[in-house]
Amino acid sequence: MRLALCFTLVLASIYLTSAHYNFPYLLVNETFSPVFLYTRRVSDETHAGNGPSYPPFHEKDLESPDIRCGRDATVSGVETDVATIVAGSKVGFRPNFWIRNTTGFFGLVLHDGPLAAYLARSPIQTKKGLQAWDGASGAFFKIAERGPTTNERWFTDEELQGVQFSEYNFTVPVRTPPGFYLMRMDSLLPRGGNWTQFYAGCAQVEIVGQGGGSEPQPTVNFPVLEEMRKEYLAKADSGQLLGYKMPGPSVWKG
Ligand SMILES: [Cu+2]
Repeated sequence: MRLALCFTLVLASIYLTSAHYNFPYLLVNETFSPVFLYTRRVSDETHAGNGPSYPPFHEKDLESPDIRCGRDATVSGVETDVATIVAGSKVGFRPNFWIRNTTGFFGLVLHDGPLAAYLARSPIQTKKGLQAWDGASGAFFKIAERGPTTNERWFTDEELQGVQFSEYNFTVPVRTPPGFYLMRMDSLLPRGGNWTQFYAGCAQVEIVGQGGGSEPQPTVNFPVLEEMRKEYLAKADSGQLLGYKMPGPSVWKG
């Protein structure tokens, strides 16, 4: 694997030994929570050098329930707390490896590729019900996505100066029906076929607010359906990034 393709360094002096990630930190209004407090723990943590690393998913994993929230995260919800989020808030996820100190910013930048966030309503609308839910047949609806900036670049130099792309922030639609949800983020490195890398993680949230939006749709289930595989496995070619079709459903706006 060519590391230069696998991650982007913010500063040339950064030394990273970990270039694969999960999303253990939930952000609410740019304040982040302790590791795996509100996000479901995944089972594949390894340690190489400076910090934890998590192997990416590849093509075969699109058929696994693990593609929903991370490896073995179908069952780790019982030990995960539930964050209360006011609809309309800015929320987000941050990957495992990042350090910020007084001399500047050191961190793992998300891989060059699409970012997306989903919600799926727990069939049992209690804290315990959400914690016990494996997410199966969860009707996931997309609430945010982030595509390329130009035909050549996913993120701009300006965006890479700082924390922006060591985290992904988005807004929970203000009219989201109140309730208990899995909130899922995914990140792709779209190199095509089995060279593509997938990352996914979920937080457990209770959304409070006015509600009143339209029925959330379109919805999809994870693992990825056969008819969606092609778009998930598409290669994004430099020079033609704006022609890349964002995988998954369109964004529900509320
Ligand atoms: Cu990687």
